[in-house]
Amino acid sequence: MTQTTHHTPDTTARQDDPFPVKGMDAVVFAVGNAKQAAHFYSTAFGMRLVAYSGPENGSRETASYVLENGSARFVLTSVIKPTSAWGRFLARHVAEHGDGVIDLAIEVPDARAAYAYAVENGARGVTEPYEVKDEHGTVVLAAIATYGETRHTLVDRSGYDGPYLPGYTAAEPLVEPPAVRTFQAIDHCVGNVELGRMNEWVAFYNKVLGFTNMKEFVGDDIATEYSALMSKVVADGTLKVKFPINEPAIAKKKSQIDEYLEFYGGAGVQHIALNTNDIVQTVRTMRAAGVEFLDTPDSYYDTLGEWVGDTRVPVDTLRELKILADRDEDGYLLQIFTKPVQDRPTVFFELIERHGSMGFGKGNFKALFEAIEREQAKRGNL
Ligand code: TYF
Ligand code: FE
Repeated sequence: MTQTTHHTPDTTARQDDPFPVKGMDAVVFAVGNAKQAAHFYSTAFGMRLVAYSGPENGSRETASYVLENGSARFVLTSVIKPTSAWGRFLARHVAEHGDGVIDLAIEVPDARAAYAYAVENGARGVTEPYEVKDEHGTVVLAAIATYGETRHTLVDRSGYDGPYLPGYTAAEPLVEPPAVRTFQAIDHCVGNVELGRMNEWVAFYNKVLGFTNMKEFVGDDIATEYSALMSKVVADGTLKVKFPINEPAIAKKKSQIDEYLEFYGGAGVQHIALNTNDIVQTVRTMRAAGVEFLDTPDSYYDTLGEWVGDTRVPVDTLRELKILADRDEDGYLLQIFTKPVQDRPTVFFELIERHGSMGFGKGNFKALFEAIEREQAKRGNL
C-alpha cells in the first residue's frame, strides 16, 4: 500500500487518482484578534487582504479576514460574541490552543465525491457536503477530521468567481504590498502528533485520501542522535498537497515536538512552508518588517560550499541572512524558518526556494534542530 514517490513528479491529473486534488485552498487560523493578525500578515508577511466577513456585512458572531499572496491563501477568524456552536468552538479553540490552525482546506474538483471517498475509507465526517451560493455562483463544501482538532475542508469552487466564499465581501489591501512578492504558494503543511501515532496518521492519509509516501523521512537513527523526532511525508499523486507528519522521539533531550504538544494542548499544525522565487529578497523584506528567524552558526557556512556546491545565492549572502541550503540528486533548495509567531512555542513558518529538489532539507536537519533547541533552552523547555 505504502508507495514511495521519487524524483520528478507527474503534475498532470491522473485518471485513476482515487482522490484528485487541485491544491491547497486555504490555511484557516483561529486567533484571538483577527484584526491585528490581518495587520501582521499584511505588514510583516507582505500578504494582501482580499475579502472580509464580519458584523458590517452580516456576520455578527465572527470576524474573518482573507489574505492572499499568489495562490497562498490564509483566513484569520476570531469570535466576536459566541452565539452558536461554531462561535463557542472558536472561543474554546483559542482558549485551549492559543492562535492556531483549525483547517487545512483542500481544493478538489468534486467535494461530494471526495467526501464520500474519504468517509468510505474511514475518515470521520465533520460536515456533510453542502452548497453555499451568492451572486458570484455556488461553492460546494464538506469537511473531515484529521489529527487533533484540525480538519480538512474539501472545497469545490469551480462554479464560483467571488473573492472567497459567499458571506465574504471584497476588501482592499491594508497597506501597500511590498514591491517584490514575498512568496507565492503553500509548499507543505506540517502536523505534530502524539508519541507513537505518526504511522497511524500516515496510514490515515494513505487510506482516506489515497496519498502516497515521499521518500524523505526522519527515522530512528536521526531521531535518537539529534532530532528527537520522527517524520514522514505524505502527498497527493501530483505533489500539489504535501503533509509531513512529526511525532516526538525519546532521545537525550526533550523533543521540540513534546514542547509543541504541551503548549498547543495536543496534536496540531506545526509549520506552514511558503514557496518563494527570491528567498534573499523575501528574508530581507520580512526581517526589515520585524519577522524573527532562527539563527544559524557561522560554522554551518564554513563547510556549506564543500557539500552543497553552487547555488544561485553566494554563501556569504546565505551566511548574512542565515538561510540554509540543501542538495539531493534532483537539485537544491534554500530554506529558512521563523521563530514561533505567537507567544506559545507552537506555530511557525518556513520559506523555501526550490531548484529541482523535492526534498524537505534533510541535510539541514542537524543545524535546524540545534537552532530550535537553542530557542527551547531560552524558554526553559529543554
Ligand atoms: O517540513 C520539514 O520536514 C522540514 C524540516 O520539527 C522540519 O521543514 C522537520 C521537523 C521540524 C521542523 C522542520
Ligand atoms: Fe518544512
